[in-house]
Formats: sequence, structure tokens, C-alpha cells
Amino acid sequence: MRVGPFRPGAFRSGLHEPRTAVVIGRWLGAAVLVCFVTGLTSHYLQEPPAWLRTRLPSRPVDGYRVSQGLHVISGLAAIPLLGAKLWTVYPELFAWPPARSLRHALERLGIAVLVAGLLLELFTGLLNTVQWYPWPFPFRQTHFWLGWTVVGGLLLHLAVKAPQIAAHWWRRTAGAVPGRRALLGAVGAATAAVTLTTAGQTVPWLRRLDLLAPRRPDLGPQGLPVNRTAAQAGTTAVPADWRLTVDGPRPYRLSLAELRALPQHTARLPIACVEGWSADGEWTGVRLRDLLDLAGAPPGALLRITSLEADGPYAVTEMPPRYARDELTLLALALDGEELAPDHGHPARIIAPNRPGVLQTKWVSRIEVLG
Ligand SMILES: Nc1nc2c(c(=O)[nH]1)N[C@H]1C(S)=C(S)[C@@H](COP(=O)(O)O)O[C@H]1N2
Ligand SMILES: [Mo]
Repeated sequence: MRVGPFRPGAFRSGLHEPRTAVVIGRWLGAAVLVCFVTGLTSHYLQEPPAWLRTRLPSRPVDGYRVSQGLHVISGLAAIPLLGAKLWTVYPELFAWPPARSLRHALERLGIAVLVAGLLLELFTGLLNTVQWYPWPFPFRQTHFWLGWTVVGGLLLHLAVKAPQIAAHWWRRTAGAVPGRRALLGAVGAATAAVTLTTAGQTVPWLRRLDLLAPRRPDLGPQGLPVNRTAAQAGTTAVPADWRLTVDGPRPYRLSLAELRALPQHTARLPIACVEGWSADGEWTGVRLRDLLDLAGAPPGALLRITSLEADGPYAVTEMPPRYARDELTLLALALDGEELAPDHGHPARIIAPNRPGVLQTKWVSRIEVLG
């Protein structure tokens, strides 16, 4: 019966052992924890439940940039760590008998869910960073629920393995194994290499090492990347009679020339894309709160912002009052002193502090005060 990998002694490396699994597991656990917390942050910023909507803070200005940068950095780091962890423990896959007891069977089932969930989570996340969605399900909701599945499976796994983890936590008591140091060194180096060659898409001082990330944050029209171009959104030709419509207690419409005649303000704010890249820009335009005051909007009002873009997941967005009232939140008409490029949202776009890039609506045509 016991052939191939099922033979006793089929795996000869001495490194398929608990101390190696514990050390790599700690690194992987830390990466998963950071990824999970920052992932929840991103999810709730994009789709806040009603009670949270009015509480989301518009500061620090770079909050989302740091949080989402860490999300993608920790997710990418988890890929080599998971590979190393699976290599360390994979002989267990061929354990004989397959289930020694009900407890053992349940433990294996739990690990199957954890490993499958984590593989799928990291794989879909990685493809998301290159904007590739070769699956029929919605990315964000799936990524969100898989995240909970992985964390649930991980807590169960930690509880079941607690005695082994405790026994191998300290090097002193775990005992030495030849080659362990070299293996851990190699895994650490691989993880560092992945991190250093991709983090430059969001960390300015690592920019020159940004070799493997899908984005260079300084490449694009006006020195800023573009996810959805004006051509893709069908907004290259802005109608000659374009007006910004503001719907509120005192509705009005303004042409681009009229918007330019209002007091202009400049703010240095980042675009922080959910895919992990971020870049600063110097935006100039009208303060959103000035436009809201003109419309007689109540201070706590929620806004709906509509783009010229006919359809697309970000054509219509909502903005809670703390962003809308922030002095840095602009209806931007210019970037780095030049009129907005079509790809950056000409004639007007939203730019607000501490918000995901997906909500920085381009090609704005209407702002509605929802009350
Ligand atoms: N109308 C509209 N606005 C949009 C988008 C879009 O697809 N349609 N993409 C968003 C995303 S995902 C990001 S990251 C930012 C990017 O802004 P930029 O292209 O000016 O860098 O715009 C946001 N605004
Ligand atoms: Mo984005």
C-alpha cells in the first residue's frame, strides 16, 4: 500500500521539522496579520457601513497611502513565505494513516481550508495588482470574505498547534538541525528581495529599486500613473457645453471658466491606488466645501459624485461629510500648475485626503447633496 511519498522515510531532508515551521510561520503570521488589518481598513473605507460613514477621518493625509502600501507589501512578502512554509510541512500531506482519529481528521480539514484560502487570497490579490481579473466573481467581496476565512482557519490552526508552537518557540529548547540557518537565511533573503524590488511603487526612497512592481509611480501623463484612461472611459471629448451641476437646497451650474473664477486653492495630496502604487501631486482647484456652501448644503450632508463616464465601477461615488468639509478636499482643475490632462480627469476631478484612489472621481459632472 505505502508507495512513493507514502513510504516511511520518503522525505530525507532534516528541515521538514517543527522549529523551521515555527520560525517561518511567525514571519508568515505577521505578514498575514498586517495584510488582514490593512485589508479591512481598505474595505471599510471603500464601503463603510452607515454608522462608520460619518466617522471616517480625513487625516492623516497619507493614512490610506501607508495602509494600502503595507497591504500590498505584506501580501507580496507572504507569497515566498507561504511557499517556504508549505515546503517545510508538505510531507505531512502524505501522513499514514490519513486520519488517526476524528481530531486528526478535523485538524487536517482545517489546514486544507487555511491553505486553499490563503493560496487563493494571495493569488487573486497578486493578479489585482496588475489589474487582471480572469474570474467571474467580484474581486473585492471575494477577497474580503476569503480574508475572514483565512484568519478563522489560522486561529484554529494556532490553537490546535499551540503545544508544538510553544515547544519550538525558542531556539535553545528546539535543538539544532544542520542547514536550518541557511534555509531561514535564504527565505529571509527571498522575501527581502521581493519587498525591496516592489515597495518602490509606493515608498519614495525605494523608487530606484522598483524593478518588479507593475507600476512606476512617476510614469504617466503629468508624471502620474493612470488606471483608467479617458479613452477607456469614453471621456476624451468633453462636450462644449459641459457644466458642473451642483444639486442641493440652492442648485446651480457652473462652466469651467466660472469655476476658475472662484477662489483657487492648492493642496499636495497623494493618489493612493488600491493596487498598491501611490504618488503625490500638487492639485489646484475649488474647495469642495466652498461649492457646498454656495449650494446651501447642511454641514453633515453626504454627497454623491457622478462622472461623465457612462459606466464603470467608479463612475458614481459617495463622499461622507468629514472629507467633503476638509479644507484640503478640492474639485481639482489643475495638476502641478497645468490644466488636468484628459487621463487625470479633465475638466474637473475630486481629490481628497486619506481616501482610496478609486474614490478620487475623475471627469466630474455632478455633485448631489444627499442631505
Ligand atoms: N470616473 C472615474 N474616476 C476614477 C477612476 C475611474 O475608473 N473612473 N479610477 C480611479 C482609480 S482606481 C484611481 S487609482 C484614480 C487614479 O487617478 P489618476 O488616473 O489621475 O492617477 O482615479 C480614480 N478615479
Ligand atoms: Mo485605483
